[in-house]
Amino acid sequence: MPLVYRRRAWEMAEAMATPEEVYLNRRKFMAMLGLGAIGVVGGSGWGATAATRPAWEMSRYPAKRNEKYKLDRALSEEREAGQWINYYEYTVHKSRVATLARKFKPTPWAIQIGGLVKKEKTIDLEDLLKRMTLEERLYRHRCVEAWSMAVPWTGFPLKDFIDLCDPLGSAKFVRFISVSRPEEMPGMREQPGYPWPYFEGLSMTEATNELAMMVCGIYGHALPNHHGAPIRVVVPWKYGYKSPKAIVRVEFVEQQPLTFWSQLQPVEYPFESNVNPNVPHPRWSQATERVIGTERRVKTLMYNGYGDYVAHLYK
Ligand SMILES: Nc1nc2c(c(=O)[nH]1)N[C@H]1C(S)=C(S)[C@@H](COP(=O)(O)O)O[C@H]1N2
Ligand SMILES: [Mo]
Repeated sequence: MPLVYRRRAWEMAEAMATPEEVYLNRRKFMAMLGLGAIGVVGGSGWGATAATRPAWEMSRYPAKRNEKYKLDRALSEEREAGQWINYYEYTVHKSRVATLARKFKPTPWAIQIGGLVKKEKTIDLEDLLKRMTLEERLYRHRCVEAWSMAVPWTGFPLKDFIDLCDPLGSAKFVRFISVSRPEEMPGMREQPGYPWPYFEGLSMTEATNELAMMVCGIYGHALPNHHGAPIRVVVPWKYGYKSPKAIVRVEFVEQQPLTFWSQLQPVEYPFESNVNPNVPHPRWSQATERVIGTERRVKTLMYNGYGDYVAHLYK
């Protein structure tokens, strides 16, 4: 699919640029032409992390569910969530990510902590998870492309991680940098004009809100590679791209930082990017969303339904 791969840096990849229906129709069209091979993970592949993960990590699951965070809809099936994935380091084709990511080794892993902190340090994932109490939360997830899912994440409040980082009072924003392994991640090579590695950011008030999580598990087990193993961020009131995967570095800064997508298209993917049904994307409506695994469209909720927790941040 050379049209997709040979894009200029400032153009969005196909799936980000196109309303989902068009993308789906294109897939059907490609399939008709015999070009649209769709990657399938065989057998129990969707959640099978056991073979690749150390015992100390496996022993943390399942974690106790925190019943405070309730859903207004059914959970998505793990299989559906696992074959509808944005992870551009691998590919722009959602159904192929899981297969391409299968060989990725998330162990050992460490996170560098830098910028405006008392002391820069590198924390080993094992040490980090041993210090944290893991819990499960059921959250809605709304992608900017107007689809959504509802999944059980396992992790801990991002605030607890930030406390551990010990940022200076001058830190007003936090940046997250994703892993970079171009030799294993074909999407990075296919989109050489993109500003890799993937990076995101939040204000400190957003990052310390109780909803923001560091996530290391899903569906009661460690994160499979395609969902961002071994550790990612989840910010449920913002569009999905504000939830970066496979974090290797966290940095505290004074000024609002650039982000991967806003560097490419600032008007379409601004820093704040709260879910808002009343503000259309420049190229499509955000009023409704398709619930993955179904044909159902539901109304998109302001702040993705989390206004009670976050609306005050934006007054
Ligand atoms: N590193 C990285 N993180 C990323 C992305 C990505 O391409 N690379 N895509 C984002 C987008 S657009 C979405 S919708 C979610 C999708 O992944 P999930 O289904 O595992 O939440 O991951 C986000 N985090
Ligand atoms: Mo997304």
